[in-house]
Order: sequence, then C-alpha cells, then structure tokens
Amino acid sequence: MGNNFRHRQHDLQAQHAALLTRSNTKQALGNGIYDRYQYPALTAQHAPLAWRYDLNPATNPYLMERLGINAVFNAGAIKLDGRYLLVARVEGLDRKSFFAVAESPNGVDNFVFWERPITMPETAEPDTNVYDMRVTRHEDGWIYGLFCTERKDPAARPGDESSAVAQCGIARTHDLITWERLPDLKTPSAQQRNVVLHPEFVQGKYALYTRPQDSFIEAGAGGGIGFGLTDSMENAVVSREWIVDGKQYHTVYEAKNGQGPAPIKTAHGWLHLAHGVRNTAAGLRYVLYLFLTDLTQPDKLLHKPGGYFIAPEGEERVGDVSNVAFSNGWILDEDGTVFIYYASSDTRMHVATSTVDQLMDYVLHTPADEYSSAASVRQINALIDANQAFAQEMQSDKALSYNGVGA
Ligand code: M1P
Repeated sequence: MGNNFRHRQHDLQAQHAALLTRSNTKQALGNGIYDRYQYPALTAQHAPLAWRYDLNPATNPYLMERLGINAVFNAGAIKLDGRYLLVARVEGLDRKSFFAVAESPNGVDNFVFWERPITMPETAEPDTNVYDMRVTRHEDGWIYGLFCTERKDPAARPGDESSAVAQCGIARTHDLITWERLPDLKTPSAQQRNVVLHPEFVQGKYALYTRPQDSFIEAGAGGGIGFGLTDSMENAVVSREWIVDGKQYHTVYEAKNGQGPAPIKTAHGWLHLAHGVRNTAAGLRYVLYLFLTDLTQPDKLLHKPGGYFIAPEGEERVGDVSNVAFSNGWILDEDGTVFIYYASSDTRMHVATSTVDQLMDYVLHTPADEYSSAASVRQINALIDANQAFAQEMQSDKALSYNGVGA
C-alpha cells in the first residue's frame, strides 16, 4: 500500500468521523414557534465511506470515489426503541434514489447511517426510481412506508425520455430492515405523489392522504391534499378521493401542495405538516405550513394559519432544486418535543425543534389567510390596537401601584 493511499484513507476517515460526531446547537433567538439548528442534520457526506470508495489499494490505487452520493434529503422519521431514525432519500450521482436509515441518539446530531441501504423488494412492474417515504406506525401493528414509485410513461412519444408516471408504492416492516412490498395504491387519479397513511383506522378502514395529479409535475385540476379510504393495505384501492386542503389563488400553495408526514394526534385535533408550492419568476418555491383537522374526522379542516411555517433560508435556498423546503418526517417525543425534519433544496436534511404546546398555540392563534392585501393590513392594525390597549392597561396598573392603590 503506497503512502499516498494510506494518507488519503486516514484523512478521509478523520474527516468523516469529525462530521458524524459534530454537535449541533440551536440558532440564537428563533421566532418563538420553533428553533432551527446551526448545521444540517444529515448530508451526502454522511454516507459511509464503504458505500462510496473501493478501499482496496490493489483495485483502487488512487483511492477515488467509485459511487458518489449526490444528495440526502426528504427523509421519513420514526422513533424506534429509543433511537431517532431517519429513512432518508439518498440519491447517487446517477440520479437514482434509494432509502437508507440513519440513526441519532438525541434527534438533532450524531446521525450515522446503518451499514447498508434498504433493499426494497419490487413489484412485478419494477420501479425506476423510489423516493420520499412517509413512515407511519399504524394501529394495526405494522410500520408502513409509503413512497413515490416512478416509471417511464409508456405513452411517451418516441424521443421523449422525460415523461414519467408517479404512483404510490407501499411496503411494511417491523424493524426498518426487512420490508414486505405490497401492491401499489390504486386510485381514480392519473398519478399520485405525497401519499401518506393516517395512523388510525377511520370508519374501520385504512385512511390515506393523497395528492391526485393530472401529470408528473402538474397537480392540475384535481390538485390539493386529498383523502380516501381503503379496506386493506394488502391490496389498497381508494375508489373515491376528496380534497381536504386545496390549492388557492395567491397563497403559498397556489400551484400545488402535499401532505408531509403522518399527522400528530393532539388534544385539539390532528396536527398536519404540509408543503405548499407557488410560482415565481425564478421558478417554483416550496415552503412548509401547518393545519389542524378534526379528531374523529381527520378530513375536516379546523384551523389553518395564514402563510408559511418554514421557508428555505440562507444556504437552505441553494441546492439541486433551489428555493425548496420539503418535509416528510417528524417525531413527537414523550416529553412533548417535536423534531421537525426538513430538507432544503433537494440536497440535505435539517432539523428544527418545537413542542406540541408551541405548535398548537401557533395553529390555533395565528390569523388565517384572508386572501387580500386589505385584509392583511386589517390583521396588522388589529394587532397594533391590541398591543396599544395592553400598553395602556400596563401604564394604568403602574400608575395605580405608584399611587399606592392595588397590590
Ligand atoms: O423538487 C421539489 C419536490 O418536488 C416534488 O414534490 P411535489 O410532488 O409536491 O411537486 C417531489 O419530487 C419532491 O421529492 C421534491 O422535493
């Protein structure tokens, strides 16, 4: 083994170990709703060296990267046996995505990939690309992974090598290691992406959040976060979909939207995290937003704050698909902490932390979008009025106590 190989291997290992053991601290101040962290939580550089390098000097004398990783993003999340697990979308230099589990002892740092990526069984119609798994621990006892399976459009014109069909792939597991692949979801829509399994039975059936779409990119006429029921997951068929939360003109979800992870059950209803997409001169902009639905009717929208909850900021705005914040994973801890895992610009994973109490306060007390500039000004004036009334109240309390009246 040459000296160069040895030195390079030593440096690569040291650099990798430093990244994997780096601690991540909260950014200062925050907005009172959640805290962002200093560093991304999981990146392409976290991928094990053994996935990327042939470590044998006889077959790889330059110790060159053989199978590079382009991006690690859009991760599902679950806490299992005390471990915080991300089921990440890992994308190679060849553009193919696959799933791999990374584990952290505390949910914010020290994420380490398991030894091997997930070997996902295929159906009779093999997937070309799989991505964006939503992990749901269902009350039937299984952990389900619903993901997008993409295949070339069989109706594509000769020479059209871009047209694709997106559908919902379904698999289940107990340990995230061994997966049983089930048939893809059937719905009345031409294509599906962002399909998520609700954690509980609804009317005795499995309930799914869907995202009907007319074509691969455009949500089209049927867009919005849909809802449907199926008798079984072994042969999942949603024969009727209806919209829970639709697209809306001049909002952050005017072009399309999609359910994020499975909703969290709270005392006030099901708390949902979703992404909204709007058009800009620079292309599509993806942001995250929250909404609340009824406990017994999870398809009934109760509250929805106006605007976005998380938008890409600073470095997050740049990546393979810039100006994108996307989330399909969060974890509610026993103490009420919520770990929100979001990806930036289809490139890397971040974590933000909050609590159920904070998120509920945000959802219940943030004014809804009233769809016009005049209404936004009215909302700001109402807040200023309330603050002035409060300041006057404080002043008179001070005056009273100065004059020896009151406590
Ligand atoms: O590139 C941004 C996102 O685009 C798609 O999401 P949607 O179907 O809502 O447009 C997905 O391909 C997603 O993976 C990607 O992050």
